[in-house]
Amino acid sequence: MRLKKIYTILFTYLFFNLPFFISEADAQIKPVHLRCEYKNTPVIDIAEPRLSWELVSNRNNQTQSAYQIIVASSVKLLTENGADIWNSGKVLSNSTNQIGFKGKKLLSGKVYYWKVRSWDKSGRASAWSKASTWETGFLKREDWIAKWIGYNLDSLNKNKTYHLPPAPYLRKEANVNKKIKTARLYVTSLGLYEFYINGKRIGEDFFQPGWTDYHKRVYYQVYDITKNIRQGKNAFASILSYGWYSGYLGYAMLVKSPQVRAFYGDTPKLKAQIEIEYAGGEKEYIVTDETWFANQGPLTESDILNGETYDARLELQGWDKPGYNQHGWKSAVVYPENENQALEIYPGNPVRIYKELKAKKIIPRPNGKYIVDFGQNFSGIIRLKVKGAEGDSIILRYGEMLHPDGKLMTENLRKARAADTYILKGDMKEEVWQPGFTYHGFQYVEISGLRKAPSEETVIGLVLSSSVPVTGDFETDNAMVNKLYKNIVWTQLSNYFDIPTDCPQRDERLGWTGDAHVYIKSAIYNNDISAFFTKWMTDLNDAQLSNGAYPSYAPMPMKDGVAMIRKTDSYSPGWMEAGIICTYELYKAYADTRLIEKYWSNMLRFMKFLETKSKGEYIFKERSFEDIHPKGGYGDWLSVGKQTSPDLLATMYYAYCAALMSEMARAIQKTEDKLFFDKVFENVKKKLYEHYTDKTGQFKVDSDIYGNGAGYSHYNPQKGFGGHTQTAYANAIYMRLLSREDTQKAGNYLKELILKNSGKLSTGFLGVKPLLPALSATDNGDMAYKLLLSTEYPSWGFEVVNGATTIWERWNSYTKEKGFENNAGMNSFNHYSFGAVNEWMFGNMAGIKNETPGYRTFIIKPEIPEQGINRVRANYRSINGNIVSGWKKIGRKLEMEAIIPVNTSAWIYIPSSSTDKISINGKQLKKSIYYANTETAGNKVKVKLGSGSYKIDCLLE
Ligand code: RAM
Repeated sequence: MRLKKIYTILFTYLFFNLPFFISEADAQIKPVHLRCEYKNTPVIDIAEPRLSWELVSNRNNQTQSAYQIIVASSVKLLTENGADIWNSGKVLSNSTNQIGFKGKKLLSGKVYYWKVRSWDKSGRASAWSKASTWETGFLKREDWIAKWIGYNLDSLNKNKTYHLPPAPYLRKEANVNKKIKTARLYVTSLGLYEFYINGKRIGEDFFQPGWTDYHKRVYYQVYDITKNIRQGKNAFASILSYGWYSGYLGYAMLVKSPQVRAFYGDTPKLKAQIEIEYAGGEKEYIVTDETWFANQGPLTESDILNGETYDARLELQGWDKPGYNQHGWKSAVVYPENENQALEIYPGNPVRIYKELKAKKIIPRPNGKYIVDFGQNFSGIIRLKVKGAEGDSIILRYGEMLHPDGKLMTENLRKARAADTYILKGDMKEEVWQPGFTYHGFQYVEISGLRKAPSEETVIGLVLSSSVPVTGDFETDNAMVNKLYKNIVWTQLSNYFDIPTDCPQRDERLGWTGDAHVYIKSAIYNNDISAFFTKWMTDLNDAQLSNGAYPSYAPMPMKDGVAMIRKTDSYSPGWMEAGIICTYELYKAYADTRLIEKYWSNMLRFMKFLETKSKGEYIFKERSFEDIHPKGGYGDWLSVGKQTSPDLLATMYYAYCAALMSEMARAIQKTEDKLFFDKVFENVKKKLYEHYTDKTGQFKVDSDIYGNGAGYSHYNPQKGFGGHTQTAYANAIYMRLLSREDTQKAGNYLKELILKNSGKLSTGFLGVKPLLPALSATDNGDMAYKLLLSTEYPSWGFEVVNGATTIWERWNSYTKEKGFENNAGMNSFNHYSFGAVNEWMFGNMAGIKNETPGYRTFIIKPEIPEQGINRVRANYRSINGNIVSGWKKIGRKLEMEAIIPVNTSAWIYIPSSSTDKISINGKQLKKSIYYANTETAGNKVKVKLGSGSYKIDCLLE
């Protein structure tokens, strides 16, 4: 009886799965992880969306020889013969990503179903992948019938220090009489919004629709609300906040700008369009217009930098539900359209709750206050749960650090109030509140106004971040380095917040361009930032200055060509190159040529700006940037030691940008441009060499021309400038600006300078990224490891051993001798620029280095130090699949691990010079027998391996 049952199960299983097994056995690859425009099942508004997939296989050495994509308007039609939108046919190609859709013209508001199959290297077809979808938003402006509505409360709540008007509440009820098939909400705001249907908040996104140059574009979101709408009466409701549109921005208060808020407009506005398709096919539209009602409610203050106040006594019971008594509400005001303002779908990853944190410690303070310590610095908000009497006020203040006496440190928040207040309604039950339109950078919250000591439940930390998918992980046998890696990840989480911000806590939080490009390659290892940066590249190009320079931060609100936050803000060498460097790094990581094409003319304008600024001489001599503020630009920002001439750095960046432009020109087949930039590169290199080096290949500048440096880089005045610095050599080597011989000399100078500096680094923002890579490139990898492992000031390790949980803005954000000396000026404890060492950790310690765009071919070349670290393992999920590199040293024995994704290949460098000491997956490496491509490279052997998992053993030299 039992046997019979087993047979029946086996038979049924085989019957249904046999075709699958047969095709699986036929082809050795399988397409998985289907994405459209970098996302799983997104809503898009692009005419030719790009499709990508990954391939998996249980055999080594597999590639794709062809693919076929089919697209249909329903799942039913998604068959080879039924596909009514696109059938690519069999395309002989090994591409698995960035494949542009070439089917029938896409229509607005439709769901498209697609799948793909791949042929393996022997020409056997795989089974079809699982079906995926994309949906279209509005592809034509006329699709929008909703109007901008709002309620101007700007005259309220002005006090001496802050002007924080209450949040507008908007609502409308509408009848839905028939059976619903589907329903969508298309929604956006100028300012920030939360949208509710029948009392339920729609979506889980925060800070939508994001920060853009609102004069040029505003993004919208699309939500499937089929399940939220019911037959009968429905209530549609929204709370607006001031956000980046009309709230406080940047350091305007700090620099005493006449305008400190409302840079784009003083009234937040909402635009929402609900489209219902009935079962019978007819459509119904409910849109924002003059029939909506407005009021103010319990959210009496709401600002990103300054915080929120919520007076629960003013709650409008049931305002977001049907049947509410609207007595006292006013008609919402309709605002005119701005035809120049594009309405587009949010291309990034929305800010969401990443994680909830519980209190690590609750510390009682004088006067009935408490400090909750979350044990981790992060960006986010709290959820408060309290019980008390009506009118009790709970005040929450946020800080990254405590003073030695236990007091909350808030000086480094500068003018950002960064405080929230909750006023209780005195409910018998617990009252629960969390802010929706502010965020803070903090580890500690000080609470006052509680009637009894808080418990773990009283405040929960809600970590907020742009929801970028995780792609990397990094681990070693060294606890300090592991902690450093975690700190880098937390800093990225905290600052990839709709835009790449410099810091999350103080009155700044701007998209500083220098920080963004210095760190972008490091970020790429940790997270898939393709969509996040697609968004910011728009912000950056929208903010390109009229002279062609990219600005110092983006978005940058401007009026008549002048920055509104601080009128002296414009551009700076070392910052303005972000438009070239970021586009290039995104191309290298994701094989994205569309971004290059889209911004090619902007990039050409920037290169023209450099040409004009250098008077066609291909060099920026000393004092070339005297006309900007601070003079010369920001230079090697926050370096410690001799300052590098900003003009020398500007010249290096000029050459580097020309080289990147040449490579990008080739990628988009602009041959003439490529040749042009090759020449520019050669010319700038030559001039750099002639003007800025002496006969021994040492960098020099005419320091006298700068005098004592007064007026130059604001935070490091009076020190003068030189060329013989760590930062200069590190950049020249990293950017490949020197001959082979001079590169080695530069490496020697770099090493010498570090030794002279008691074996310590002295680099700032512009020197930190290339420092360790440059050491490694010139055979000074041992020195790079020493710098990484140091725990003495200034070093990454110094931060870790002093309790850091994120990366600090300054090497001396805190020192034992001087404490937090820079606090009131500029001292963030959550700033990613110095985290740019991550690029070396993945690229050199683990040795994962990109070769061709998208990691189609790459290198695994780990650097094994003599001491300090005996084990490293890193993985990086590239657009072509997951890459792993690991190694473990046991005495002189080295065990390496490598995973190479299907359809890619890698050169693996094995640190042993003779093949008879090397085995791969248990077999001794024999040249030309097992692996055709084996070469010796110095004291290493390099083997080219196809896809698969490999264990490599060798004896170290
Ligand atoms: C400060 C921050 C930021 C930097 C600018 C120049 O505001 O340190 O990171 O880019 O200065």
